[in-house]
Amino acid sequence: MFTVPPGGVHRATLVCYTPWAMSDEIRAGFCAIVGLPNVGKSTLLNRILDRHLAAVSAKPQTTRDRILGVHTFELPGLAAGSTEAGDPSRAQIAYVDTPGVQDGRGPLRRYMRDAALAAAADADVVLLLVDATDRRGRMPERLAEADVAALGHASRAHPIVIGLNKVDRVPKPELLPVIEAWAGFAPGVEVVPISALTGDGIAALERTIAERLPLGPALFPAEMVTDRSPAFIAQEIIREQLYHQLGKELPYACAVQIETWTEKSAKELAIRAVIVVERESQKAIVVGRAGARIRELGIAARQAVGEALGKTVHLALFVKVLTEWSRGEADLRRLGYGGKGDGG
Ligand SMILES: Nc1nc2c(ncn2[C@@H]2O[C@H](COP(=O)(O)OP(=O)(O)OP(=O)(O)O)[C@@H](O)[C@H]2O)c(=O)[nH]1
Ligand SMILES: [Mg+2]
Repeated sequence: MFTVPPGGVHRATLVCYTPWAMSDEIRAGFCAIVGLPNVGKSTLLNRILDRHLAAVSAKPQTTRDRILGVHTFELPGLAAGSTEAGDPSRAQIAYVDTPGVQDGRGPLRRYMRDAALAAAADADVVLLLVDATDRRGRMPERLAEADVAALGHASRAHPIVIGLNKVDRVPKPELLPVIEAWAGFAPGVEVVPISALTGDGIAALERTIAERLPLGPALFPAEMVTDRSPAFIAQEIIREQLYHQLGKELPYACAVQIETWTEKSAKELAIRAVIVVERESQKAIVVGRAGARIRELGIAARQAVGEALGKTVHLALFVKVLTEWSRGEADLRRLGYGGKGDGG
């Protein structure tokens, strides 16, 4: 079982944490997926891993923390940078999904921003994801603006690949000037149009990333997918369902805490989870009239968590008010937004 060293997973700590390191040289390394909020970073991670690992929603700033997702795959004929050992025929990309970068007040937003920038700083390759449907956000000039300048800066510090996402919704002629504009963003940059939703372009994207990774032993066992615990994944999926069900009514400062986790059998799991909000009025919104909304939420979340974990799930959901939790460092840590890259 892989355990996360204090401070999260980094290449430096992995040196002494990989007794399984293989002698075969492959393309292996960390790729931070960064970008503005809502560009499709978590959708892409889930698509690549073919599983529901990260929370996805139409609301910006869904992801709050770094999430590691490891993809080990065959890569025939990768000639670039070949060594005496011959061309590596496999690659292992350790993706790190990050919160969308945007200026914002308060310790929670600061925590999110720091998590994203730290992931970019630690990466071997940065995948800067751009939303091709966002007329302002899709142009490189956006990254020169003060609120996101740090994102552009952090991205340029490493080999960079630009993923131009959501191309399923943009006519090709409209994309050409956007691709051209990004081509000059940094030396050696490659722009790959993709759709995280349909899967279009993703094989090409992974190859482009792999070509930029160092040659060396695998960093993780081939079967490993994430460092996050099933409880962390469940908590994220419950929060995602909350975003889906409440839409615009959703209070920004809501969090989910798993209180108890009981494996009834190999296929059956009982979870007791608490939705934490900041005010009584928010609690009333989440609970709904005569408890109708939280009942609906419970049904949807139970199904989604069950599918993600491959188990039958019994889910008991409660709502708790923790006044101004998102403003206090101690409460933030209690809800998991504390030490960098917690293992969940
Ligand atoms: N049409 C289309 N929609 C997409 C695509 N990728 C993501 N989306 C949608 O974009 C929205 C945001 O997706 P997320 O994956 O949550 O985006 P994110 O970048 O992780 O967002 P934050 O975590 O909030 O920064 C969701 O409604 C997705 O369904 C795509 O390729 N095409
Ligand atoms: Mg996300």
